[in-house]
Amino acid sequence: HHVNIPKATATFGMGCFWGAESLYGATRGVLRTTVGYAGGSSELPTYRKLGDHTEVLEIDYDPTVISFKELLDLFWNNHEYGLTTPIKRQYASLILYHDDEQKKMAVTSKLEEQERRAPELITTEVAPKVNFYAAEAYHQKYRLQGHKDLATSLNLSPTLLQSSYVATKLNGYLAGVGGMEQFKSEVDTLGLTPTQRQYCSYHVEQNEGQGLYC
Ligand code: MHO
Repeated sequence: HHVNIPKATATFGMGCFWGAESLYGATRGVLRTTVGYAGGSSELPTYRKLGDHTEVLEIDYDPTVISFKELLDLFWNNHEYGLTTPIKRQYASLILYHDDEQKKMAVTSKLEEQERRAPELITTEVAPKVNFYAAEAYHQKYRLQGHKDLATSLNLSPTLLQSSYVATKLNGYLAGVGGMEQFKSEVDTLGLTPTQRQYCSYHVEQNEGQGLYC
């Protein structure tokens, strides 16, 4: 049902991709999220054989609802990217831009962030998005899949685990992102059965603001 909605894509590495997927999933204007591997050059990475790739999140968003700048603000405010603790390549801080405008904004925001954090050096890398390899199905919408009966009732095929709008939203809300008020304001658009809706409401309320973990 998103055929006529304008769409742009952003790709970020910000540590364990489970947390990033929940963070952005519940964010207004985000249409779809997929976790995967990018930023390296080795062929066909997998979770067990990452090579020089990094865990990243690919975000499809409606730029008339949320700007790339707002996505960048969420990026800087929700992960570790300083030199104080060395970060292994798997969890590197990355902004993989999709066009010149994203590149400009990413470079500028990194400079601003570096000024704020000085004298500490930040490790974030800004590079073009070249390849993106979707991660294994069990990594997609990880927090939603933790609710086994609910996930089963949603009939999420491996393809839908990457592309479903409903799965994207629930994976965020169930992790406590967005909160009850916002959930209530959009639950009618999700097409849930009464049982699914009641189950989700309970857990959204329980988990609201619990913080992301991996
Ligand atoms: N603590 C988790 C991290 C998974 S993540 C997708 C684990 O070791 O399984 O990197």
